[in-house]
Amino acid sequence: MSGKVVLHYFNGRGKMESIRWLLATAGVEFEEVFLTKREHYDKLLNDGALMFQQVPLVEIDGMQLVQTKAILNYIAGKYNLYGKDLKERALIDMYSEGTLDLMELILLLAIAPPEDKQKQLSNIEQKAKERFMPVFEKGLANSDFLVGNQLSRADVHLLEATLMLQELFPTILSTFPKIQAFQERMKALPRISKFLQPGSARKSPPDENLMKTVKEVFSHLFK
Ligand code: GSN
Repeated sequence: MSGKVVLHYFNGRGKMESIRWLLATAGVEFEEVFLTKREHYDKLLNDGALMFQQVPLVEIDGMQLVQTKAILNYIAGKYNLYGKDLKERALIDMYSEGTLDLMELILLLAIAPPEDKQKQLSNIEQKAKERFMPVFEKGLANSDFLVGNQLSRADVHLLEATLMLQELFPTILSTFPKIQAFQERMKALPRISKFLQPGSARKSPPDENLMKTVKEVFSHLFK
């Protein structure tokens, strides 16, 4: 195994996108190996690379890491995006889990039956406005960062989540001025600004092609 950081996943957002965001924010260069055929997944299985037969898989520092949250925790810990002490870390985890819950709802839209889509969209909009965004607006009331006085993974996840939300509901932040200002500050950070440029490793929302590939690679799940 070389010293490079290598991501194994689909050429789409899914569970890997927050990992890409965190690595990009930390200024870590990485390579991506995309699963496009069933054989790619079988090879990872046969090589014993997937502890639970699941991706995301990230090769980093001589390890083969799986489980999205373990991967995010490792990157955050290594690159100083995890607060200054255990108490800050607990708060960062709480905010992070909230953003991940919200992003999970959005991810699930891609596999929703067409007749359920509108209902799921309304649910996401309502939860975003009434449950999630008010928490972050309050968290940013007196500080540029959600936790303490430095950037953490919670801030990075919040930026990703709010950009995903705006793709679905363009005006959703209009009643959340602190989050709007936060977004502008975050987008101006050089590494994040670079990640937001076309041609970066950032992925587009899921489309039919991606879903076709997922079904082919995970044929065992779609029998
Ligand atoms: O968060 C995690 O990494 C794990 N708790 C779940 C990972 C997971 O569900 N991976 C899926 C593909 S990404 N989609 O949501 C997976 O590899 N499924 C293959 C299977 O046989 O379950």
